[in-house]
Amino acid sequence: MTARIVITGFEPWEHGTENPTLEVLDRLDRSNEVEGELSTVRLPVDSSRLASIVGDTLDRVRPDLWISLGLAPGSSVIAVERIAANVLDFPVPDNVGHQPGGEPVFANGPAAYFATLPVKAITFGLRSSGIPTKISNSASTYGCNQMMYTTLHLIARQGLSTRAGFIHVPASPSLAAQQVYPQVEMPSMCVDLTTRAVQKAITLALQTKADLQEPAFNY
Ligand code: PCA
Repeated sequence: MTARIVITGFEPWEHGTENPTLEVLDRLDRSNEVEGELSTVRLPVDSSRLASIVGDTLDRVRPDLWISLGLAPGSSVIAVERIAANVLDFPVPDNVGHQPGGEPVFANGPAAYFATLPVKAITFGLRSSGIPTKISNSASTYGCNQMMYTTLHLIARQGLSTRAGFIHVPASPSLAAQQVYPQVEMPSMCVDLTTRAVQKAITLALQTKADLQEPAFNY
């Protein structure tokens, strides 16, 4: 049976002009390399809208696999997120001015969820194909963590078998080239490589039933 796959990306935020995750979605849509039925979703950086978009997408697609993408400015590697925390503590407002200061994502939700993706198989698989990748143990307390927590919570609450998680990606070279003091040396990864990483992550997630038990190589 063909796997149903959802990949999401975010619009720019905090005066950013680009978010490479949208470019990755465009490239995935244009290529035929994803082995499955692909649905891409472009998300607003609006804290109040994420839950309804995730809920509607789960109802509409009933996906087998869900990978959300976000930009982590300053990161130089692909970061496969392990944990989503039940906290909204925004260092900058979202795009419509919400700036929660420590409230939960869902009032009665557990403190955290682990990604249900095979995070080690994805991380080791990407590294062995030459793509710098790490496991990240915090998806921050901003919109991306909210997105990851919301997705895992709604999947758990509805008893779905969808496997889900989050991948943070570095800035694109064109975004890095727009930076001014003091961030002018922002690390970047070309969008071709970022897209290849996401394609490989999808394949590894579909192929891997039980995750690897290799010890970590980073904290
Ligand atoms: N990155 C932000 C939100 C949107 C995005 O692409 C984050 O890391 O929370």
